[in-house]
Parts: sequence; C-alpha cells; structure tokens
Amino acid sequence: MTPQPRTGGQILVDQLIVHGVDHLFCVPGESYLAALDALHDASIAVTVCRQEGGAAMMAEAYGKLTGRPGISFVTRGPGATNASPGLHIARQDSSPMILFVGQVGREMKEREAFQELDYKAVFGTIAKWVVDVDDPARLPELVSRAFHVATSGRPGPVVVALPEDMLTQEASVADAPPYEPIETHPSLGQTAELQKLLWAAKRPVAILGGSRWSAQGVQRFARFAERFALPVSTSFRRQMLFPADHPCYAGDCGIGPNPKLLARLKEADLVLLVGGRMSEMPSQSYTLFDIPSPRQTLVHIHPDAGELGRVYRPHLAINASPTAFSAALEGVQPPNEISWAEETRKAHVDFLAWTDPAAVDPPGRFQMNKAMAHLRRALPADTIFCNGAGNFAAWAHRFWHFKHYGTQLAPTSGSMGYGVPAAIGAKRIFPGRTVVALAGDGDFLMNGQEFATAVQYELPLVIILLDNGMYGTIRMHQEREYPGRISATMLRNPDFAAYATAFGGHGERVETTDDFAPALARALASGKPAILHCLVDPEAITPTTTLTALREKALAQQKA
Ligand SMILES: Cc1ncc(C[n+]2csc(CCOP(=O)(O)OP(=O)(O)O)c2C)c(N)n1
Ligand SMILES: [Mg+2]
Repeated sequence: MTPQPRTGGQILVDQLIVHGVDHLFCVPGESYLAALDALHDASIAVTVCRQEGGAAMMAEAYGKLTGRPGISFVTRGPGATNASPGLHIARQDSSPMILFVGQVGREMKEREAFQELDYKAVFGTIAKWVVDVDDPARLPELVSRAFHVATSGRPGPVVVALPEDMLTQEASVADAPPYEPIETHPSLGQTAELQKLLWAAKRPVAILGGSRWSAQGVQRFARFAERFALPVSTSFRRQMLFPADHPCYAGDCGIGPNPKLLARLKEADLVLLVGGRMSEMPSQSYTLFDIPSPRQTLVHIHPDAGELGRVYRPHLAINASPTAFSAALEGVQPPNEISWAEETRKAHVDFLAWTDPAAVDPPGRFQMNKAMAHLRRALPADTIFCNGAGNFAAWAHRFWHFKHYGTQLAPTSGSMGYGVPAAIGAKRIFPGRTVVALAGDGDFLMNGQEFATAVQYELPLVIILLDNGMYGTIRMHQEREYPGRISATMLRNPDFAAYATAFGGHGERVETTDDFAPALARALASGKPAILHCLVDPEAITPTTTLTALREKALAQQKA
C-alpha cells in the first residue's frame, strides 16, 4: 500500500516522534514554517528560546542528561551561526545532538541567496555529519541516519539542513523504524586480559570520563570498584560518573586538582581509563601521561575505535561503551588479597579533606566556601548542578559532592554562558528535580536573556550568580603573566536581583555569608525562577589564593 502523501515538514516531525523525541528547543524562522506547523499538533514539548545559542545549549544538555539526541531547530544563516556554540559543546563533550537548520529554497542555492550558508563548509569540522535534505522522500532515511550518527561511537552533533521548498513539497514515503544506538562490548579475551593485568598490579587506578554512561553503568562500575577496592577518579567536569560518598572515590582531575590525587595518578602502575580521552584539561596540559606511550600500563576503554591509540598508545585497547564495559566487569574477579586497599582508603580520606569547605578561608563579607557548605546540607542529593565557565565554577567542582549519574551539566569545552540554558533545559525535562546553576557575572550575561525563557515556562530554578565585577579568570592570568596591567577584564554590572524581578522572577541581593541561607530558602519557596546576586570580593580569585598574592608573586619573579 502506498503511504499517504505528506509534506516534508510533516514527514520530518513524524520521524522525530518515531525516534522518541519528546522535547525540542528552538528559535523560529520563516525558513522552516512548514516544520513549525507540523509541530502544532505533535506530542513534542517545544521550548521557544531568546537566542539560538541558548536553544542549542539546552538541546546539548538534554543529550548529556538522557543519552538521547537533544533536538534544536533554528533558522538559516544567523540562526545557524548563533547556534554554533551549542554544537561545539556537543562535539567536545561527546553529547548526542541534532541541529535542524533552515536552508534557502533548492532553486536558489549557490547564488548566496538571503541567509544562505554552505553548512558542510561552515560546520564541517564541528559536526560529526552535515547533510542537506533535498528530497522529502529521503527524510526517513536521512533523519534515521542522523540519530544513528549522533549516538553511536563517540556521540556528537549532527546538522540537518532543510531547504524551505523541500519542507512544503509532498511525498509518499513510509516512516523509518526507531533508531537503536550501536553498542560495542568487550570480548571475553579482553576481560580475561584485564583481570590478569589487575592481578599483577600494585597501584591500579581508574579514571572515568566521556559519555555513553547510564545510571546502571555507574552503579555497576561502583560495585566493581568496591569488589576490587579500586581507587576511582573522575575526569574534568565528569564528577557525576562516580558517587562522591563511595569509599573508593579519590576525586576529580580537572582544573586545579588535589595535588595528592595527581601524585597518585602519576605513581599508579595500571590506569583504567573508561570512556574518557584524557585531553588537555584532565591530563594537566598533556603532562600526566607520556605521549604516545605512557609509563603506566594503560587500559583504554572507549566507544569509538578512532579514539583508541589517537594520543596515548594503550597496553590494552577495548572498543566498548562505558555502559557495556561496566556490565562485563561483573565477570572479572579480584585477587584473593588486595594489596592496595589501604591506599584506596587513604585516597578517599584525602578527597574528603580536599573538598571540605572549612579547609579554605577566602576573603570577603560573602564567603562562597560557607555557601557551598550550606548548599550541601540544604539541597537534595539528586539536584542537577549546572555551570558555565570561569573561576567561579571551581566552587562547584571542588565542593559539591555529586552522588548520582545525571546530576551534572558542565561544559568540558569551557564554554561561558552554558549554565543558565543548561539549567533551563534540565528543568524542562525534569520539572520535579531541584535545578541550580552557578554563574559568574561575565558568564551569566552571555545567555542571561534565557532567564525570560525560564519565566515563560514557569521553571523554578535557582541561579547563584557570583559577581566579582570582572572576567576574573582572565584577570587571574593577567596578574600572573602581566602583573598589575589590567586590560579589558573589568565589568560594570547591573543589579541582577532587579533584573530577575523585571523579568518576572525572584531576585535577591546577597552581601554577606549570613544572607545566603535565608535568601536561598526564599528563592526555593518562591516557585519562580530565581537569581541570587552574590557580591564576591574580587580578591577571592580562587578558593585558595588572592589577586594580590598572585600579583606579588609575579612581580617578585620578574625582579628575580
Ligand atoms: C564563550 C567564551 N568566551 C570567552 C572565554 C574566555 N574566558 C574564560 S573564563 C572567562 C571569564 C569568566 O568571567 P566570570 O563569568 O565573571 O567568572 P570569574 O572568572 O570572574 O569567576 C573568560 C572571558 C570562554 N571560556 N568562553
Ligand atoms: Mg566574574
């Protein structure tokens, strides 16, 4: 039987439903009206955003939290280029995402028509795959491929361009079946070899990173760690991959990690790198392990064969998704005696000491270490904690204890402006969960307009905005490299509490540590999106040092 004719827009939206799409994030454009019209009657929750960067980051956050492709729709030309930061995050963070972009009519292509872009050229090195769909009858095939490419191997972003006239043309074509992410499992020989290496090891350690994990995968890996008393570390901005309260947890190797953890990683004789790539940040600028051949016996587990042997030559390379690998670990047996158990216990004690908010004492009337201690007491363990990029993020990474998978939205790509849209995406997907975004004053205003989206969809999330009146991270680098020469890093800020109320949310100004707890309680009780505008002493540049100390050290070095 020939299927009923449908417009390209309708075929497209029907494919999204087939593949299980329940949310999408967009900024509308006249270039894809037919798709918007098909969405009018579809069972997909649409979030209309204020800028495509925010929409794309929300979609990326969806991919990060669920493992299913986050979907974003934007218009051609400027809509597409505005969305590019979300694509770049999905690329570096290995998150599945599909960006649908408008395209000029097929009959006008190659004339540089209004807002025309060659997407293959523009997004060729950011996206995993870019396609122009020129025939509505091929939508089922090409959209199905987009879902497979976005989710298989190392997940990432796919761009699907939709010529305007293709979306209004009718075709008779059947839907594709729902996509299935391709799983890769370790072989029996590989798990036997792994067991042999573990039995021979004296100082093994695991580092968990990347994507293609799941709640079950994380639980299974935690059980494996327990049976082996294996110390486990997480990669940069991947703390949610191992419970912080687990006795085997040794902490994360991100920016400014615990020096005791770094020493442990260097002294290890066997490193189990699961899902991660050990790129610039976790590898401490590629200094932790020798390239190409680490001194340590490296077992690298990655879902993409192309990442195995790319930078580091592994002793044992296992092409498997972290979830499938963790399942296979149930068959790996520990030695009778575990010689490293005491070291593991010490590693966890060191982690607890390093992440104790009372261990630091930053200057200022408002002290963020004390606010973090309060957040740890006051917020539920399954709170989704989001951040963008800037020194302020260190407070979340060091002092928040992530206890569950699916609770962290933080860009390993270091993209400012991520925390607020990520939090909005998270609260849209999981309205029952507590969602907090930690933002800097610079970071917040990169996508602060999306606060209007939070108000529009009545999303009671809390933004903790740390205002030090500057692009503090860059000022820190300036004081180190060019002491006393402040250049383009100072900011004059608005009253962010008034900003929140002007948008229809809840705003609070937090000037002292004592102000914080009652302001947070009022924000949570307000039932509205809220901003806590916290005034941070610019001297408190990191949890452990001050701007003046940095400058004086650099000046002394210049003199010497
Ligand atoms: C999109 C983007 N632009 C620029 C940078 C470079 N950058 C990194 S941190 C930073 C300053 C962040 O300032 P703020 O949010 O106020 O946080 P603070 O460092 O002051 O805590 C800048 C400009 C970046 N990482 N991402
Ligand atoms: Mg700042």
